[in-house]
Amino acid sequence: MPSAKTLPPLTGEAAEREMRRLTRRSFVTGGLAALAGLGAWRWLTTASPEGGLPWPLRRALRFNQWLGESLFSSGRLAPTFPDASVQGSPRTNGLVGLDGDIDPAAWQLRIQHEGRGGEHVLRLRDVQALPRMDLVTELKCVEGWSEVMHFGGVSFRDFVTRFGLATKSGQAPDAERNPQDLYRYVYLATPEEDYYVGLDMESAMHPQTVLCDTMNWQPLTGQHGAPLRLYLAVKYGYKSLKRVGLIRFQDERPADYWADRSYDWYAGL
Ligand SMILES: Nc1nc2c(c(=O)[nH]1)N[C@H]1C(S)=C(S)[C@@H](COP(=O)(O)O)O[C@H]1N2
Ligand SMILES: [Mo]
Repeated sequence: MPSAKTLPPLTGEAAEREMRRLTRRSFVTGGLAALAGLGAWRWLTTASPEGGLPWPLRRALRFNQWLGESLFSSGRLAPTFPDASVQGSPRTNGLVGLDGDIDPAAWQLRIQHEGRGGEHVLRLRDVQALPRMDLVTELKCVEGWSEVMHFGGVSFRDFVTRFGLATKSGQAPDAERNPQDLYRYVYLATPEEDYYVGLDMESAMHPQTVLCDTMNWQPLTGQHGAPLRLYLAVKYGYKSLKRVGLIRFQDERPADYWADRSYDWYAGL
């Protein structure tokens, strides 16, 4: 049985709302709803029992099992394409937070964990020391265009695992045996936080979520977010932050540049 000690308390009302979400038919594909069960233990264990077991408990147990499976399975992958489907240089859209040049050697990636204090600072070479991955897939912009592009870099999942990020304990995430240790959300922003995105943890940990230093087999250009950008195959393009400068793991749903401007926060495909 997971311990509730490290989890922030949910009020009864919030917990009930989350549990209602879990009963939705769509919850298996809705990562946002999916993470909702994690914090509800305190309420679950104090809820009045029905037939010996608090009624949401069985459902939550099933849910936690599913979460562990889904975070470390390769299910529900976005389609990939042959290298030859990539044409020329990638289309560019959205330049918020990309003013001025950045010296890759001086660039710093700041990493914070809500309630853990302190800050990790990583350099480009730290990120580039991880195993590389390449993905040829479609970037879909909510404005109505899409393009097959190549993204090269390291998987976000490998990145958090290698550096012991995204967890309350500071250990590498173990979604199967210790899903409660994971924060629910990730906030990523440009160095001055002019552009920022909020992600549910399931989408961040998806095997096709990449921290990229190349696009179309060329070093990332300034307009595409040098020296490091994010790409998510499971979201519309506006979640694929260019020029990452800050990453914060938290349990509260993070702000998001386009969600603050009336677009969908989840932005799933
Ligand atoms: N920093 C930053 N990242 C950003 C944006 C932006 O304005 N600023 N626009 C987003 C949008 S709306 C899209 S569609 C993609 C486009 O990525 P591309 O220019 O590499 O094609 O970047 C996303 N990331
Ligand atoms: Mo976009």
